[in-house]
Amino acid sequence: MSENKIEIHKFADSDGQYKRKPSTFRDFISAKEGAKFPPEAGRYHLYVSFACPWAHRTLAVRSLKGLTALIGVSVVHWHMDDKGWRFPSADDPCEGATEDKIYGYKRLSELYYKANKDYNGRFTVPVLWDTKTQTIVNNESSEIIRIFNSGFNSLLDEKHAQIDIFPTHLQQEIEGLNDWIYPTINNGVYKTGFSTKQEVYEKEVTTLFEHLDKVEEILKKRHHAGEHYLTGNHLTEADVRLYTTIIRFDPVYVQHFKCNLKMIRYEYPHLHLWVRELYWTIPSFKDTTNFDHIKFHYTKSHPGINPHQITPLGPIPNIHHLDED
Ligand SMILES: N[C@@H](CCC(=O)N[C@@H](CS)C(=O)NCC(=O)O)C(=O)O
Repeated sequence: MSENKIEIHKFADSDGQYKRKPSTFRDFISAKEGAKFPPEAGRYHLYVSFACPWAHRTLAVRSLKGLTALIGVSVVHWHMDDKGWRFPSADDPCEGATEDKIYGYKRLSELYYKANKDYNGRFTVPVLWDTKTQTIVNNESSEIIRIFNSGFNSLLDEKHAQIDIFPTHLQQEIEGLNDWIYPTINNGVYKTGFSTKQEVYEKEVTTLFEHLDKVEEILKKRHHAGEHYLTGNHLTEADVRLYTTIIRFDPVYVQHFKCNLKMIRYEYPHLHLWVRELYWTIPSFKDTTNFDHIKFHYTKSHPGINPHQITPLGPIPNIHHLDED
């Protein structure tokens, strides 16, 4: 336990590089005969932070797939301290957060110890919890969104069952995008912001912007062809995964993580159009985006980066309207 406590604010290794640890609970929900975790309405519960881009993926897909009535959600306080995430309370309120709706726990760590009393990893969100066997099904967002995409289809109406953000004919292309967008952009902003050596920072920030330039080129071609998304006119998990990073980019990553070679709104017209179309035209994106939690979390939870916890007022607005370039 003490190891976790010590680790929480120590982001980079001694070489100055930030290395994200792999998630440890990796089960799936399946309708197959004898499956440990079969789809069932009301049985599974999602623990999230509105601030976290990985948890945000799962909230967006839960909404896109019409799973909100089938899978409940508990939302932690935006502030992460040296013991990790906590739930709000009467003397520690937080607008938009909830209590732990299953156990009434004070800390997310209690949930991890409930699943495994010897757990010695980080207490991360998202967590997909099984209320029946009282354990964690999965705590890896890239897998939880695949579970949501197809694992509950047998319980959904035709319209939602048919929504497929990982369709067979696009899987190779999506995996191809994920393979470089995850390390260079989704995790790239963290590697940039958490680096503790000048040369490591410079290398990471350069890589990040090279790959944002690459996405911009892809979206430019799509827009010229009258298409809206990364792989064409079909919204896929590649869009969801990129969205949760890009929506945080100008409001937080530019200043807090020093990702400031360019801004999305001024220097990436195609990424800017793409992110505004998702936010303003598809409610599952706007409704799951909480800019207060996002801004407060980063700026007030990383004393090593921002010791006085001042949250910058800008940029204003957090996102431009569709008709305002
Ligand atoms: N691989 C995980 C990463 C999740 C993750 O790192 N979440 C962060 C919040 S953005 C967290 O909960 N960190 C708590 C900690 O590291 O103590 C996923 O994608 O689900």
